[in-house]
Amino acid sequence: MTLATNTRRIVAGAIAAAALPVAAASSAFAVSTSGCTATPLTPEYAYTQANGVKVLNYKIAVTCSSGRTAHITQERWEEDDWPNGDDHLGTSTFSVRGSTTLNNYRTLVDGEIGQEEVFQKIRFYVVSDNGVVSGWTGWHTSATRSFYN
Ligand SMILES: [Ca+2]
Ligand SMILES: [Ca+2]
Repeated sequence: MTLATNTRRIVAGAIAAAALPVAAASSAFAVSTSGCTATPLTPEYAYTQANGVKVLNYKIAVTCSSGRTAHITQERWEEDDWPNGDDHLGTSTFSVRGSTTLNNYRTLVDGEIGQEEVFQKIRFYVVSDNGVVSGWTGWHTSATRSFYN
């Protein structure tokens, strides 16, 4: 390619990269359907048990308009680099009305040397009080956070 073309592509890429943090700071991970919105929050440290094992909180922020119930499935994962696949740590389900932040306290696994890189993903469907059932949303993934054991 010509130098001019290459320069234009670099500039376009820089603009896209600069715009990204703004979107992430608002609601990049929120997912909505049929009157409910849910956001899988980045796992956070909660406390350390007497046996020294850390406990994390996998929070989900949920808001439903009146007469709607969100049925949420949460999967918790630990990220690994290729050629290893990510480790599925567990699955939980929740039914939510109104606005709330769900707390799900889970012990930090120790599956490898060094830090554990954990994240969650969620999907959900909505049931309205008049019996209408939405389809499932796609899976939506939180940011990953690393924790030392
Ligand atoms: Ca890992
Ligand atoms: Ca470890």
